[in-house]
Order: sequence, then structure tokens, then C-alpha cells
Amino acid sequence: MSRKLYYTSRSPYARKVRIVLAEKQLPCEMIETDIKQKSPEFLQLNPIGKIPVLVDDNGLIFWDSTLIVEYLDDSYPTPSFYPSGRSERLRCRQGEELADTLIDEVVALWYETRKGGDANPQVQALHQGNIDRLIAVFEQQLGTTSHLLSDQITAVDIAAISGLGYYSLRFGKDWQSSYPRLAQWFDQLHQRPSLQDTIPKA
Ligand SMILES: N[C@@H](CCC(=O)N[C@@H](CS)C(=O)NCC(=O)O)C(=O)O
Repeated sequence: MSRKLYYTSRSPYARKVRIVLAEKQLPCEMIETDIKQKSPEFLQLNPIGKIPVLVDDNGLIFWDSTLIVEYLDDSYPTPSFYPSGRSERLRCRQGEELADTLIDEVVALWYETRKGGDANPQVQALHQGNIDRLIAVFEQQLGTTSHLLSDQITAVDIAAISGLGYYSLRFGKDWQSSYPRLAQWFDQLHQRPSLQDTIPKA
């Protein structure tokens, strides 16, 4: 059985998994999935009906991007994107939650904004405020370490860069002028083929 990832090419959640698969050089069949018309086979794999879904070559099925990343890291540990100590690992999971929340907020802002004239400015301001607050936490961290958890690339960087990549796709790169350390980290990490090859396109 071959490994399969159900995904969409612009999904920031799926991008987290695509980056990790590429970094670990794990071959994977990519299945572009219609999430507007979900097939019964897809819903059988993930009753929640969201991508990404990983079917590993051993038949194990995982969904939710963060669980997939953790599963891949435990099963194929080189290179690893989680620290080994228990409290550091929990701090890493916490940072990922922050980055995942950034993704949720950017997606919510995009859905509101594309309503055009029907968009609610208060709802937009709420999401924008949440985005700004979360990005500022990452900017501050880069005053202390070269990456978002430590001086190593971890799952926090992968989740955050997927969120900021999606933010750039939908709203442009103006955020970079307000967050110079994050802008530099963003550009540096994009030298990696795993990031270059997964940039979401309009
Ligand atoms: N917490 C999930 C969120 C995944 C998610 O929301 N995926 C979106 C695409 S970006 C989706 O499948 N939406 C379809 C739907 O909600 O019906 C994860 O991290 O995997």
C-alpha cells in the first residue's frame, strides 16, 4: 500500500504536512480533494470531513494536521521537529497551537473579507486584532532565539510559516514591514526546497 495525503493545494493545514513529508523525504501520493463535494470514501476516512488526511503505507489513518505531523515525527524521526524533553515538547505543542490559531484566524478573516460588500467590519476587526496579537508573540520570540521555539527549526516554525504563507497569499506581504524579524525568518526559511515547493498560489 502506498502512502497517501488527501489535501488541497492552498490549504495551510495541509501545507504543514507537505513540508514535513518533504523534509523527511517520505514519498507520498497527493490526492487533491474536493472539499465542497465530499465523496463518501473521503468521509469514511475522516468523518469530520476536513483535509488533510494521511493514510500511511502501513494502513494507519490520521487526520488533523497537528496529529499527522506528530505521528510522522514519531514514526520517521529523521530529521525531527520536536524537542525530546517532556516540558520542551509540551512547549512546542503549545507554540503549534498558537500557530494553528493564527491559521484559523487568517482563514476566518479571508472568509469574511470575500463577502465583499456584505462583510461585517466588526468581525473583520476582531479577526485582524487576533492575527496582530499572535504575530507579535512570534516577533518577540525572535528577539531571543533564531527560530520560534529555540535555535532549531521545529513544528512551531512549520505551522507558523504555513499560516503566514496563507496570510501573504490572501492579504499580501505588507505585514513584513511591521514585523522585521519575522520577515527575515520567513525569507530565510523559504530557502528550503520543502517550503519553496509548497508555496500556495492564487
Ligand atoms: N484542525 C484541522 C483544520 C483543517 C481544516 O479546517 N481544513 C479545511 C481546509 S483548509 C477543510 O477541510 N474544510 C472543509 C470543511 O470544513 O468542510 C487541521 O489542523 O487539520
